[in-house]
Amino acid sequence: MASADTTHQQGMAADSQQLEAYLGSLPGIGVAPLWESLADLVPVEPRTPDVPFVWRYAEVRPALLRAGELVSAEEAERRVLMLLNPTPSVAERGGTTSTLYAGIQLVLPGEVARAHHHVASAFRCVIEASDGAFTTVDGERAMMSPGDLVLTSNWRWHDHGNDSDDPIIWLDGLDVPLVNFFNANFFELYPDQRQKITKPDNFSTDLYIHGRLNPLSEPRADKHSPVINYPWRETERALRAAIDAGAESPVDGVIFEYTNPFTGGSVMPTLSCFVQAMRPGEHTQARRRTPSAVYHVVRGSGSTIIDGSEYRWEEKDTFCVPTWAAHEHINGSASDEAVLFSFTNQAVYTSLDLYREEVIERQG
Ligand code: GTQ
Repeated sequence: MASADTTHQQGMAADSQQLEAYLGSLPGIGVAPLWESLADLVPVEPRTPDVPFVWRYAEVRPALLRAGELVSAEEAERRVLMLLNPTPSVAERGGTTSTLYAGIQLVLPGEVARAHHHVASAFRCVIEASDGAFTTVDGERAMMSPGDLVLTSNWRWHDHGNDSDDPIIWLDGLDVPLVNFFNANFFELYPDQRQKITKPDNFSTDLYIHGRLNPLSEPRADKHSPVINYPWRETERALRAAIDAGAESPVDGVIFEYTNPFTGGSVMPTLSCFVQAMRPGEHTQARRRTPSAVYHVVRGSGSTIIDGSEYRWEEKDTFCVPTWAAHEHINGSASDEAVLFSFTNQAVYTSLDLYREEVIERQG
């Protein structure tokens, strides 16, 4: 028996030496054994390097205004502080999450952020503005007020201007990490600082805002919404109407998706934008879903419990929720409503059949 055992052990040693030599030879021919990586490549549940984080407006705003003193809009091209995920591999790619980019942009009175376009799609959710600040998109000036959602879709020329006496500050949302993952980004400057204005101010807002009437003068736009500015005054009206009517979704309470009037689908193929209102003291259901999300606090204060930890937020803060993280929102005020704007790549996940969502038990 003893001798058989020894033989067996020698056999094992010989086998493991052979296996080691074999594995060592593989990189040289450009291959690797799947059996050592299978559980990483095909995880039981989605994994993500992203971690939750709250970017505090009380900290970001002064830093952004300081950038206004140190760096001109001309030097910067776009004067933006990127909201980077704490995970270095995500931050290196400009990621707020693995697939979403967010930043806070400042345009000072009299400045021009010159006209350019890129394949990456963007939107602006206005945080601070006075009359006279605008973004021009494909010949249309969209005047910007707090709470407005302004789209600058794939390859649309856009420049930003500020003819008011106050700084304008907004949240930028872009699909940059996703577009760059596909190695599909292009960028080009417009020949002049500002593009030519060819349409009346707020043309697309005035044309489409009625929602159930699409102008037959305009080409049908299936992929990107033709609306440049979704003004806050209309958003607020819709939220109010839904609150008064008691129209609540099972998970999020009163929530709307911003849509393309031609399709009823997402405003852009890569970015889905939402706005929700939470009644005083409201505590939403808990959920997890495959797309990561970035939330911006339009109004109010409260907290979000993400995978068991509570993240507090105040008005104008921005926070992220990673892929498949359990999350539930709490309006911390007993007297005031809270309003959250959010964006995800939901339309991408849905079109690729990757969207999954689960309502789960609350943790708080
Ligand atoms: O305003 O065009 O935050 O091109 C990042 C890239 C803003 C913009 C960003 C951009 C812009």
